[in-house]
Amino acid sequence: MAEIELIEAFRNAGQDQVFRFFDELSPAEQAALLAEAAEIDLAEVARLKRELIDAAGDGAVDLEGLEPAPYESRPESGGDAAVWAEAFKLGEKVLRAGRVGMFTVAGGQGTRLGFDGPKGTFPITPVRSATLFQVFAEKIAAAGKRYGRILPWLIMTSHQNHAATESFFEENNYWGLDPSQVRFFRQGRMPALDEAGKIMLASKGSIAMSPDGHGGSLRALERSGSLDWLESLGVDTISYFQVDNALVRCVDPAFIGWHLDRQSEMSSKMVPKAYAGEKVGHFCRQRDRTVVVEYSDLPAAMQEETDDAGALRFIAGSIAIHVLDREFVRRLAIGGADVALPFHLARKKIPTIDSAGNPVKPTEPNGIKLEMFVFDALPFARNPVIIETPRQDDFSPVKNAEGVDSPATCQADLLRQYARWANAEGAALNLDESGLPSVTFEVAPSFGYDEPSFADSWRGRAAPISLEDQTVLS
Ligand code: UD2
Repeated sequence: MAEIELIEAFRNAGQDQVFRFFDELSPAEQAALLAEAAEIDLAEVARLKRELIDAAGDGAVDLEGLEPAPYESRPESGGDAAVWAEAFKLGEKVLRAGRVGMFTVAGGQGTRLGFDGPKGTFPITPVRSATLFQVFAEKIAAAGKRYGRILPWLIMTSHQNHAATESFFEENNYWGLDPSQVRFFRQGRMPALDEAGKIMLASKGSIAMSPDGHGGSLRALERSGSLDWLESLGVDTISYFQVDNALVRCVDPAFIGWHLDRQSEMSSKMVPKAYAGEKVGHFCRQRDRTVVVEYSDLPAAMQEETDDAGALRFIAGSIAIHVLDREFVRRLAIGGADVALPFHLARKKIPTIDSAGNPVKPTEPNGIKLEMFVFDALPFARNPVIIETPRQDDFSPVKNAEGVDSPATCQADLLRQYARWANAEGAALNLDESGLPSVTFEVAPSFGYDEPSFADSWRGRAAPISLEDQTVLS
């Protein structure tokens, strides 16, 4: 759109404040502001103002008819071992056929972690201090070797961390992956709005823009050409995980098998919640659809409800691991009145300028950020399936600098996992009552990225393996 038309469109939409200081800007600043403005879908902003701000109710989430969602239990907790074995076989078959691609959402800021840089560049493993990205890269490489395929890997970044993410991969030679198998793309952004629905400026020459949430990954996959890229490679199944989860099984044949066997368009993993108020989403059914209700939206009384056996009723915690059908993503990305992810609104302190152009550092929330959540795609999916996964082998996020979900808890979880695998092969390590070994060692994914691959490598070593402090198995 030509410059004049763009400015005109903003004026017609009642958003002329965006260009209030335009004449004071240098040509380069003007160009930058116009480029930001061009990212904004004014019709969408107008709709969100109408639906989320003007017509806002009391903000309460619709809880009518909410029931716990059914899920497939692991064999260890009562599921049918033969069906799980079939799922595993099917998953391995499609991995060998090259139909699966990996996808990491890595656009968030490590604000809570207090880490200045892309979260994936955070060092996490106990001996090598390998970063989150390195761990995933090595798992993907190892699985690729196992299945005789180069597994494509998509990484969604944000505007803020895109360049730093790409250069980190380059500096580390992609940890041995072929660069052509890795594709980075930026997620979309949304402008912050004030209570009157006006787009806020961060400075005279820039709009207060922020990432559109991990749900924005669906349209970013489409817009960036990544879905076409996957299609050109023959990939129709996408394994989705978050950058903050060091334990995640990036490549999980059983999960992929369940998804395909059920002809599901979007599948999810659950862990039984550790306690009633654990900060994860809850898988529920409502009006014949699967939905996720965030911990902040489910009343405490419901979070604490128990069944006749005394177990939590809403037990299925969402850990943000999914398998998605490529064409389902495309359908949602293209959208339409009846297939579109909703936006969630969060009132935040947004640095801005006043009408005279002076900077304002708010001490109270002064604006609204808009985000989409990927799990809101579930209600649109055909045959969504939820499977149970062992927390100890799939979920240990790094969110906070200290305390729960911190580098310390994650590192301990990694050590417990290595020790479990080793002891299952007869290593006879001393463990404390939480399963933590007395020696600090590390299993590189090239040696074992899951229990079967670890067992293969262990048994394949001619000499007995001794696990000392600081040993790295690779
Ligand atoms: C999310 C889930 C929660 C649970 C938990 C598991 C939501 C609202 N809640 O909590 O139910 O599953 O994860 O760890 O999702 N990201 C982007 N772009 C964005 C925003 C986030 O890529 O615009 C990525 C981010 O890099 C991270 C992931 O999404 O990998 C999760 O984001 P978060 O840390 O904000 O999610 P959290 O901890 O609130």
